[in-house]
Amino acid sequence: MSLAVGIIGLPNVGKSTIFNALSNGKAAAENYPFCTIDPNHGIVAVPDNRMNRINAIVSTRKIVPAFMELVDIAGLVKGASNGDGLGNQFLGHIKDVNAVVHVVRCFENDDIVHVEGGIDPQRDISIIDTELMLTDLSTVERGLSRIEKAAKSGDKEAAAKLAVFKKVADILGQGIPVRKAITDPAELKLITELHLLTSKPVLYVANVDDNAVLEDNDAVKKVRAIAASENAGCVKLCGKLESELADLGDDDKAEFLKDLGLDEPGLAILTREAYKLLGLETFFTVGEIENRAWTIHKGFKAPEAAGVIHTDFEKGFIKADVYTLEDLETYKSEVALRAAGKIRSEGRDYVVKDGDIMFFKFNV
Ligand SMILES: Nc1nc2c(ncn2[C@@H]2O[C@H](COP(=O)(O)OP(=O)(O)O)[C@@H](O)[C@H]2O)c(=O)[nH]1
Ligand SMILES: [Mg+2]
Repeated sequence: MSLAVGIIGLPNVGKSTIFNALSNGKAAAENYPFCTIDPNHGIVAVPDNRMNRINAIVSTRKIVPAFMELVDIAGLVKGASNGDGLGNQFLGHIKDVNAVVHVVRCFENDDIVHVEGGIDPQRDISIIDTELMLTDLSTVERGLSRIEKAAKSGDKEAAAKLAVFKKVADILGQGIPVRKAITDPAELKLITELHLLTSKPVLYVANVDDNAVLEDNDAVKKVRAIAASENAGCVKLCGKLESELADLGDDDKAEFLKDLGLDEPGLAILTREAYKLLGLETFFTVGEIENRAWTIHKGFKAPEAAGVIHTDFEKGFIKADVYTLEDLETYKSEVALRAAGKIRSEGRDYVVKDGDIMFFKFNV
């Protein structure tokens, strides 16, 4: 499933620190052979406690988590949409991702230049949003001039598109990102071809200093309020601490986290939230050879899920044996689950549920 999340924000807010900590993290490096595709693309393992619960019951030779692709997009500056600071190129990279993580600087440090002078989440977020909106505006204007003629000559689809494109141009003209105003699936479908930057789902990251890891500072409160106002998620973390944590082995990590008063690294939360933002879910396969998490789109039916493992599984799909983690924890083995009638047999129309444990039967 090649779905990617892009990390965006102003320069010097901690994007690369977070990216490096995520893509160089020990878990990812051990389990994925191509951890870094190129310097700005990384693959990260998605931490999932359900996998630990499965591994505690079913001993296996190999454990494979779910993965997600991450892109470190260079910092955007005011004027990027006019090409300032290689702006057009960086904005182009955002076109290629499916969701964005917007990092906002919430830490003071006189040694690290803040391009706009000082900490101000509201201003920083609106600078980025403005550049994205200006880019979208020129995209939609080009789209309008492309289809106007066809719409006038009676092409129904072009006419429908024209109406939505005009609406989008109007919304952007008012300074509103598309994600806040266009939510109707039919309308969204008509604008897919434009790959609008402000139509992508956003998750905010408030990057703080180690002194604000437990208690929110004023800047974090502002980011949270902005996120809440647009129904977006917000994760607070300290990039610097996270990169130190990522370099530690499991035992040291647990101790460090305890000292900090945290249950888990902020990056673990960030990765899980980003995975959800992409509309991704997980099913598991378990056995002696490997316990593995597989990534599907929310709403996948059983044969599509089988196809994630192998196209032959999808083509020759017969049925899926499915059980839940809770039942596995109760009955401890597949034999016991079967004896208790806890393994369901599901057909082609079964919609896979997040967390299902599955075994596929197929014809070759
Ligand atoms: N104090 C503090 N410094 C940080 C934090 N995250 C990143 N930095 C520092 O800020 C500087 C810029 O970080 P970088 O990740 O390169 O920013 P980018 O331009 O957004 O990619 C580096 O010197 C980092 O060490 C943080 O959480 N706290
Ligand atoms: Mg950077």
